[in-house]
Amino acid sequence: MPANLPPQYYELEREYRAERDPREKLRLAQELLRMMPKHKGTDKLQADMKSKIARHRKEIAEPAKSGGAAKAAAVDYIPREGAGQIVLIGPPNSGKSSLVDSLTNAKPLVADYPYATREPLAGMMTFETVQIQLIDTPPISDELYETYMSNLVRNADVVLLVVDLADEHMLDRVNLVLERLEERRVLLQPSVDVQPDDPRFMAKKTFICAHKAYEDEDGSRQKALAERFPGFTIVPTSIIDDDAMNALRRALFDSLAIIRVYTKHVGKPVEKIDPVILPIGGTVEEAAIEIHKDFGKKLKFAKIWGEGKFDGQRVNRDYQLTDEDIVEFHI
Ligand SMILES: Nc1nc2c(ncn2[C@@H]2O[C@H](COP(=O)(O)OP(=O)(O)OP(=O)(O)O)[C@@H](O)[C@H]2O)c(=O)[nH]1
Ligand SMILES: [Mg+2]
Repeated sequence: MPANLPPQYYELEREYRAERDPREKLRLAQELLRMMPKHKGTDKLQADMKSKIARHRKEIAEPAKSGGAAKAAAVDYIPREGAGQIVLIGPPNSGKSSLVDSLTNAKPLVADYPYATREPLAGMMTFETVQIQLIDTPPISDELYETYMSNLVRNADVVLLVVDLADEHMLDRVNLVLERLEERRVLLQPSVDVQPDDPRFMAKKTFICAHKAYEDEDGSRQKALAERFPGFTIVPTSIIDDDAMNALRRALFDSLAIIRVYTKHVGKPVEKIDPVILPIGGTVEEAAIEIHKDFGKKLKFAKIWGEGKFDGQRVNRDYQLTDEDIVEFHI
């Protein structure tokens, strides 16, 4: 029986064979499997692709066994910690390390010369009751593109593009960052509700920080940035402005599109610490499963407290929660 594979399949398969990076290979293999028509004629191809996927997963989990890959894996993949992972990228000297230094517990090198940062560095930022992981990275320019940058960006939940308003060439420099990522098939976009038709490309949710905002006295650079990036969230920041830095913390949290749900025991007061993290639209049942798998099954109903609700309102398992709701499970 003929396999009847679409022409794009062959194109993507060529990409897949040429790719050397195990993470990207895994992504392409998953995409190939998804594209494959599912019928008798492709049974063997499907099985082969599934075993390749399993092999790539193993390679990623055990990088040491694949020899030289071990060192690369250390910088090219940073395991997610906390409620979400946000990678800061941008041209040289734009202030990426200063932001990570000011927002997190990490202590990156901040310097008044470009190309100061040599390797990615992760730190944890506290936002009210949650921790968010921020990653500082080396700059992207016409002179430098660390090959692992594509994977760091692909694996992150969100990208924060740091633009330097003190730099008269900021637009050229930031355009270059986008171009260099696009060459590696990563597209920075304000939202990723729709992924590109071409499966070789990946869109990454991005927002922009108009940094060193005080250096842009007449606001003309921020205006030019907004014109260049319509639809993107642009947050003006400066390391010396606490209000602006707090607004950035909030914007980083909002960009993750998550909600915090606090749980309480019957008859006990709520402690607003260590919330359950769910995607926006998350339900009572999903919150229960996060606490314990069995909880999801046993759940009869829940009582909730929160903005716009009656205190102790009784709801079913499919009720959609909102940020900072308090839930009491009844099983
Ligand atoms: N005026 C002003 N300068 C800042 C601000 N934030 C950082 N800087 C300065 O900008 C310079 C570069 O800061 P870094 O944080 O090292 O920049 P970077 O983007 O990490 O640079 P690379 O690692 O080389 O890519 C330093 O001299 C900082 O003191 C700010 O808000 N306003
Ligand atoms: Mg730096």
